Parts: sequence; C-alpha cells; structure tokens
Amino acid sequence: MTHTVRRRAFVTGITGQDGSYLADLLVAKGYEVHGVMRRASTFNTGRIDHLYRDPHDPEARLFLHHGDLADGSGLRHALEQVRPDEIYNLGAQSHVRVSFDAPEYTADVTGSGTLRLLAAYRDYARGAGKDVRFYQAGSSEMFGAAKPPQLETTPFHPRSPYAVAKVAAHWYAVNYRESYGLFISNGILFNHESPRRGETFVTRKITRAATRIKLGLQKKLFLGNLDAKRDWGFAGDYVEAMWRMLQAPAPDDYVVATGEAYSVRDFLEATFTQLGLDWRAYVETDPRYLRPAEVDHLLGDASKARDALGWKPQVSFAGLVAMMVEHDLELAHREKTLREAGHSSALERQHD
Ligand code: NAP
Ligand code: F7E
Repeated sequence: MTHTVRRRAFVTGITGQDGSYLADLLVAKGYEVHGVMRRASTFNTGRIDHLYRDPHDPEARLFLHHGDLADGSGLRHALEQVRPDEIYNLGAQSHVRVSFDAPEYTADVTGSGTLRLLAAYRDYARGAGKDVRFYQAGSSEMFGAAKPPQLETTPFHPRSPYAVAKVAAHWYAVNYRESYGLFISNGILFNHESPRRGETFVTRKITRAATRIKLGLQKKLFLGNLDAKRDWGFAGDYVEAMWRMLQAPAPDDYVVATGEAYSVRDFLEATFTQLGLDWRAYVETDPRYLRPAEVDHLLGDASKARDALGWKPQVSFAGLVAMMVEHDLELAHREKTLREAGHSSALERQHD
C-alpha cells in the first residue's frame, strides 16, 4: 500500500480574503492546510466553509486551530502540533483607515504579531529536521508617499499606523532571514480584490452599493477621496505568487502588481456603467471616510516576480470589476427576493 505524505501548510488569516483563496489553491495542490482562526462570538468562517469537513473524515484537508497573533505561546504551540513545511503569515488588522483609530492594536497584531510568529518559527525550524519556509504578507502601503512606479528597491515611506506596522514586519522578516539563515520571503503585494473582499474596502463597498442601488435596495453611496489611484489585481492571482515565492530556490522579496493604476473614480465609473447607471447621481462625499494622511498613487512594477517566478496576473481591471459586479448583483437579487417574501433585510450600514 502506498502512503503519500502530504505537505503541510500553516496559515494565519485563513478566514480572510487571501487566506480563503490560498486555502483553495493549497488544497487543490494536495496540501494539508492548517489555519489559525480567532475566537469570535459570531461565525467568521464564511469564506472557507466550502473547504471544511469534519476532521475525522479521511477526505478532510483543512484543519482549523484557535489562535491569535497577539498570543505568542499559542502560536508556538500550534506550530509544534502541526509541524508544517510552509508557513504563510496573512493575519493582520488590515484596514488602513481603522489603523488610525486603533494604532496600538494594529502595531501589536500586524507588526509585533509577525515577530512573535517569526520567533516561534525559528525555534520550531531548528528541531524540525526538514526545510521549513515562511511567507510574510507585505503591502504596497509600505511605499506610501514614494513616487510611482514602485518596485523592490523603492524606499518605504509609510503613511498610516498600518503601513508602519507592515514596514516593521517586513524588516523583522529580513532580519530573521539574515540572522538565522531561514527561508523567509516577503511579498510586497499591491491591492488585490475579489468577490470575497471585505465590504469596507473601497472596491467591494462600491460593487455592493451599486448593485443594491440597481435593484432599489439602497439610495446613496457615501465615499471619501475619489482621486486616489491604486494598482488593483485579482486576489486569486496573487495567492499563486505567494506560493511560488516559497517554491523558489532561495528566499527573496518580490513586488506583486498588475502595472496599471486606476482612480477610485475610475472604479466607480466602470462599476456603475456596467449596471447602466451614472454614479454621479448616487455618490456623495462624507469626510468620515477621509484619512489623516492619504496614499495618492500606487503603481507596481512586478518585473522581478515575472522574471524570477514566472508570475503574471491573469485577470484585467475590467475583468475584476465584471466579476465583482456579477457576484454582488446575485447577492442583491437574493436580498430583494427575501425582502419581498417579508424577511427583514440586512441592516443598511455605512462602511469605512
Ligand atoms: P483580511 O480579509 O482583512 O483578512 C485578515 C485576516 O487576519 C482575517 O482572517 C482576520 O481574522 C485575521 N486576523 C485579524 N486580526 C488577527 C489577530 N489578532 N490574530 C490572528 N488573525 C487575525 O485581509 P486580506 O485582504 O486577506 O489580506 C491578507 C494579508 O495581506 C493581510 O496581512 C493584509 O494586511 C495583507 N495585504 C493585503 C492586501 C490586499 O489588497 N488585500 C495587499 C497587501 C497586503 P477575522 O476573519 O477573524 O477578522
Ligand atoms: O482604500 C479611498 C481610500 O480601503 C483604497 C488594504 O487591503 O490595500 C488595502 O488598503 C482607496 C484609499 O484600500 C473610501 O482613501 C475613498 O485611497 O480599499 P481601501 P487601501 O487603503 O489601499 C493595501 C495594499 C493593504 O495592504 C491594505 O491591507 O480608496 N476611499 N472612499 C475609500 N476607502 C474606503 N475603505 N472607504 C471609502 O469610503
């Protein structure tokens, strides 16, 4: 009887947008995936429920562990239990505007949380008896005010507590690589979106609102700065780049981006046009959504990832908008049907 030893991945942030796409990718590649999830008073596994089976089921490939990046001993224990081959640190307080409201918490989870996991990884890897690799989820926000296009050699100029925490995490990762000879790669990923994107990030906030407006479920959309430009790609493409970084012969740092930037206004135009609407009739500005310091223009040059990893994005800006609008229109149709059947609809909320 042949017995295949599955590669094991350990993923923080498994319940988030990227965690869910990465879990899809790794399970499809035959990995056993172990995810760290926070204890919450409501269910927070909606993005990965499709992969979950009872752990006693021999077909189960996704296993969940309670843990928190604020809790180093728990992370250590989980790593020792799981004994992974690859570690992906995707967990973070990832909302830029919220990081101005909760700066110390963001520094602790997004910055020091990475250090906690790196220290646990170093100690586990010492006695693991095998090659263990680590991916750190860095961000284009680290470039902040740096002039576009941004690439690996562009100096960081972070503009928010989130971005400062990610710069700290980046340098902790470089320092652990240089100090202990560990296989640690930093991805510097530009914005990536999807139908699974959190609803308080601007793209999803727009596609959710526009589709609800189309079906008469919402009247207005309140936004902040429409002039900011972002290099928006599809999250499903970007998790492939993370995986490729850990399959490379040596650890390194890579920018992952599409090489095209569009403004928030462009995203509005593309979304509402697809629905046959004029966004100007529905969008209003609310200063609540402005940030104390803005990042005006992010545009990535991912030549290194293309040349060294053979990675390039598959989904265009237009394709991304179309995919998100189609998904959210379906959600709006379901909401409308429920409303018409007398069920109360989800509370209308204004998002960050
Ligand atoms: P996301 O949807 O906000 O997911 C963040 C994940 O981190 C969630 O699973 C969240 O759990 C978890 N988390 C939050 N606080 C935690 C804590 N204290 N301990 C453990 N886990 C915690 O973010 P994403 O878009 O998937 O991004 C993944 C990673 O890439 C993040 O580190 C983000 O900062 C970074 N990044 C994202 C982008 C982008 O455009 N998406 C670009 C560059 C870098 P809950 O589900 O319980 O909240
Ligand atoms: O904002 C503007 C806002 O929150 C994009 C995170 O995944 O990507 C993300 O950070 C732009 C900003 O993403 C609203 O001012 C206008 O200029 O969708 P966002 P972000 O700040 O770029 C990076 C790479 C990450 O690493 C982060 O984790 O849109 N904007 N009006 C608005 N933004 C929001 N959220 N809400 C508004 O109403």
